[in-house]
Amino acid sequence: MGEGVLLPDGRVLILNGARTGVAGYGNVAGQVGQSNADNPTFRPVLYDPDAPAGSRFSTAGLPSSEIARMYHSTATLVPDGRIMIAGSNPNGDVTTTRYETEYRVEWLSPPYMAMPRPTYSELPATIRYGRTFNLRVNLPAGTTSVTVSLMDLGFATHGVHLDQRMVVLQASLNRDRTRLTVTGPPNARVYPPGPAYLYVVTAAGVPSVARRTLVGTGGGPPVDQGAIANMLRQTILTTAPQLPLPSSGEGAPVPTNTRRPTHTRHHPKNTDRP
Ligand SMILES: [Cu+2]
Repeated sequence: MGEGVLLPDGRVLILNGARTGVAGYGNVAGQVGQSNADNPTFRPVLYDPDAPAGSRFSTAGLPSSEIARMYHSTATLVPDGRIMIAGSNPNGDVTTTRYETEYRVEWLSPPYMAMPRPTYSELPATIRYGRTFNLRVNLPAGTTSVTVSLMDLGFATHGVHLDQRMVVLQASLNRDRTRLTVTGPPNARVYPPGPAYLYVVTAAGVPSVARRTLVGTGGGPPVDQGAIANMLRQTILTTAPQLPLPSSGEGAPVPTNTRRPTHTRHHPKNTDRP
């Protein structure tokens, strides 16, 4: 029930959850409240994929919490680089017994929050696939190289972090280290169209504050008119009780050449289909 939160430099902060118990509740033994999760994990662990095997997990320098963050907990990176932590146990309404309803939010500030940080400006409103763009950067003294992380911060619940993504973009610093030429992701499989946050990260793992942009053109997804036409061909409208309809808003009649309202039914009209 822990969360794995990607940091802008590719390390993963693992936090929240419990050391015993399983996901799911209502039908498990040994419940505490509405879950059988117990023995909360109070101290985060940092996973560094680039460290030597055997020393990739570390708690060094990480603080302990006193708040149990159980099955209904959450954690996320935010644009300024901190990690927001909230939630606790599944509880009906408000509970004051063990693993009580928890309203406190914690903010974890990794060491880079107190270090000199890179800044940048001139992020375009949209980033196009495979196209280059330029950022004006201001780097901490001694910085010789940077990476660029394009991130979807996603959202986490029940130990699942949905939609989280980090793509390291191709980037090169100019000679006086004031401008960065960056290439957008190659295609929509690498980064789907939509919102993204861009962090400039020093070789020492210190990220800038992220700014928000949009990957792609900002246009809607392609529409398959053939599929829509086929669905309508395979659909007939059946007679339903004539109920009064609102004249506007949700449920109002929609201008169409099939006037009959309400229930539709899939109709396997073609006998050559199952
Ligand atoms: Cu739940």
